[in-house]
Amino acid sequence: MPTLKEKLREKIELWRPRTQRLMDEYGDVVVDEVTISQIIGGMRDIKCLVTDISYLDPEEGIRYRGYTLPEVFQKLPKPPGAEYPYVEGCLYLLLTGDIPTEEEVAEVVDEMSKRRILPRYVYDVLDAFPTISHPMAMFSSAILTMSRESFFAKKYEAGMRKQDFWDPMYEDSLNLLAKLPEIATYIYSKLYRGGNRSESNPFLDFGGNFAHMMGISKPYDDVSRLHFILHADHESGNVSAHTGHLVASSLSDIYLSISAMINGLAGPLHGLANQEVLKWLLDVMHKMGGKLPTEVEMKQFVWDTLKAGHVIPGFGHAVLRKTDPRYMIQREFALNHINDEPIMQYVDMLYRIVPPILKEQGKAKNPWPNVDAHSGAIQWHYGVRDYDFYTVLFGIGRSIGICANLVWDRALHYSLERPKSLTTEMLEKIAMGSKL
Ligand code: NMX
Ligand code: MLT
Repeated sequence: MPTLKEKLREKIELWRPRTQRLMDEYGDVVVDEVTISQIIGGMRDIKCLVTDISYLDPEEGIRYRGYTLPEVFQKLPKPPGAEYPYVEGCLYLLLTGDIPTEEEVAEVVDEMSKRRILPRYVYDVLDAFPTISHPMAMFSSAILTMSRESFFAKKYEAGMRKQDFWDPMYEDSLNLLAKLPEIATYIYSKLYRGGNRSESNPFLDFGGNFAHMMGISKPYDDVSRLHFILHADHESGNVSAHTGHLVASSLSDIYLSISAMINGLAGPLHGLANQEVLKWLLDVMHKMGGKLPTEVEMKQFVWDTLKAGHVIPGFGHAVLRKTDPRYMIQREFALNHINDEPIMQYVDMLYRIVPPILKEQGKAKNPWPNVDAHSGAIQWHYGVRDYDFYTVLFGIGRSIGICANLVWDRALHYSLERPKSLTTEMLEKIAMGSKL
């Protein structure tokens, strides 16, 4: 059986001529036009990135390597007795495009387990943070600190052929991903559990070991597998993926690139929205004195938020134009496992009342819930109630997809990213019909 790395090498060699041919023979073919509102409005919808790891259709949602998320959950091998698949299998799929066999996943589980030990200095860096720090700042810094471990940086300095760039990037990626559960649970125990935590168990898979280190019993191992797989990738244009790609395009190593993408994920319009959702719900609970609001009362809370000029966290999307399938998958899990959780009544009520209100307000192009509207409620149920930790969980998942992308970026020699900027005066001239 070929190892993951051997399989990847084979795939890369087969793929390279396709990219080369597009560049050599079709490099001048026009793909898209750009309007002034796209330039000022956050480059929305401009087709200017390429990835084969995942594709987001506005109506259907994300596909990983051509598979919808329900297909991914159904096809990937699962640990014995588990409801959700190995996270390691998802990494295999994203990297190679193939659904791994049980044996192939076992090899990756073993590889990751061997690489999970964190250098001592990372704990020292985390211990130096004040305990009022945001966990995302700590998570990003811990990853950044490990840049000195990068094989890519060392080999680049020593002189390496461009064809081989992907190889140390792959090694760095596996080394980093294997350590993320340890970093995250250390932060969690330090900030919220007085430093108490279980040591890592090398015989458990990624999701199982994460739950074990969090000290939360079954089915939190499955909750973790579900969460990390669900958040792994969302094509290339979202802030975290794009940041990772941009930073890596200057040949920065994986640690520099993933730390940077984590910083993008930490913004309230992106990953931090899952923390904002819980904060918003708890605020409503507080105002209601713990009593469930009626629909009329809840509608008033939503309108009050909008009238104060704030967004309703967890709703809307830059690309999707339907309810996020990641929301529906979490909803299905919640209906099956935690339906008696009081916070679910709030989430459920918002699911019904927010979209019509956003439609009535008439601003949001997509009034439907996104992934972040649900994830916190599940964590809350299983005892993870320190909601500023939620984006770290998102960050673990997202690192898997971005590492897969960055390995392929190196394999296909994607260039330094450097779009052109214009001045406002230039745009005004273009608007009046002049050429630059
Ligand atoms: N609540 C209130 N207003 C909204 C919302 C919302 N949930 N979503 C969009 N709008 C507003 C938006 O602020 C903008 O207003 P203005 O013209 O005054 O600037 C207007 O509707 C048009 O925005 P869109 O083009 O629909 O959305 P855009 O692509 O700019 O932004 C989001 C997408 C996701 C940033 C936006 O929908 C939002 O702020 N949602 C709430 C935050 C959130 O849930 N983010 C997580 C997204 C998923 N993730 O994990 O990253
Ligand atoms: C994501 O998962 O990255 C978010 O849904 C945001 C996006 O795709 O723009």
